[in-house]
Amino acid sequence: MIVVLTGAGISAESGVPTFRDAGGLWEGHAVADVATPEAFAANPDLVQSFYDTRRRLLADVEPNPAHYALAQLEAAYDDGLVIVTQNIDDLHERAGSQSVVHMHGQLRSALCTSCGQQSPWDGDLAPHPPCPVCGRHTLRPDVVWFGEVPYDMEYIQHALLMCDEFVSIGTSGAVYPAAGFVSFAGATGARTLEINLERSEGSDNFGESRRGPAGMLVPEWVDEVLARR
Ligand code: BV8
Repeated sequence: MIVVLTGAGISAESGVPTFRDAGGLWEGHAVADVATPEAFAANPDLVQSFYDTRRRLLADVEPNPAHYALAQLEAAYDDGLVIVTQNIDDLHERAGSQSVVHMHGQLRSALCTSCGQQSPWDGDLAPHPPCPVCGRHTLRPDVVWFGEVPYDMEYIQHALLMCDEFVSIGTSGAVYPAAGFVSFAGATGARTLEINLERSEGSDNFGESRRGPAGMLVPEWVDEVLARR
């Protein structure tokens, strides 16, 4: 079984700005000002519009060959592949991937802080629309902020225990618990491969590192995997 972890780097060639390449700023905002519960409590309209902007930008981007290659692998491997993404965009799904674990949530989902329900969402949240389930005007972006618990951690940890191969694509290895997955998988004897444009904070933890753009290296890796079946 293969576990693939993707980060912002897999969407870079699609035109989605990465966090690191922007020098730690997103759309000109510091993380602490827009990606923490405290920021949301202090300045909800700024945080809502930050995510409304990123949600709208989804309409201007397309999946790239790396997303399509992973969808092709998933189709050939059916339940032998688990894709975990740190990204909140929908490019894996738009490339055809059927079951992607969004451990940091998704832009195209809204979370109600009253009833706790998640609802598919494409519009803006800044105008305080009602929750489709309980009707209260208490929707927030369904993303995992710093200091919040990522989604599906039990499922992810089980997959990491079971996998023979762990492949990390396009992540700087700076954010936990995702950055610790390679050590978790490696400890159980899994092969570990990093595909990234440059050295990352976690590079030393991988058995193999390939440097270059995901749009080129991921289709090559998928072809290798399919050829050895
Ligand atoms: C938690 C959603 C407890 C929102 C995001 C001190 C030490 C260690 C840890 C901590 C600490 N203090 C606090 C923590 C924990 C904290 C953390 O890790 N902080 C860091 C900053 C130190 N983590 C948390 O709070 C997490 N929660 O720990 O809860 C817990 C733990 C386990 C079990 C139960 C409870 C929650 C973190 C989630 C934060 N939310 N996103 C939003 O998106 O707006 S994180 C966000 O930033 C992204 O989702 C992503 O994860 C991260 C950015 O990282 P990357 O994806 O790696 O992107 P980046 O730009 O950094 O790198 C891109 C890479 O791609 C680069 O290396 C580049 O070279 C490469 N690249 C570029 N172009 C290409 C390319 N590669 C290939 N091809 C290309 N073309």
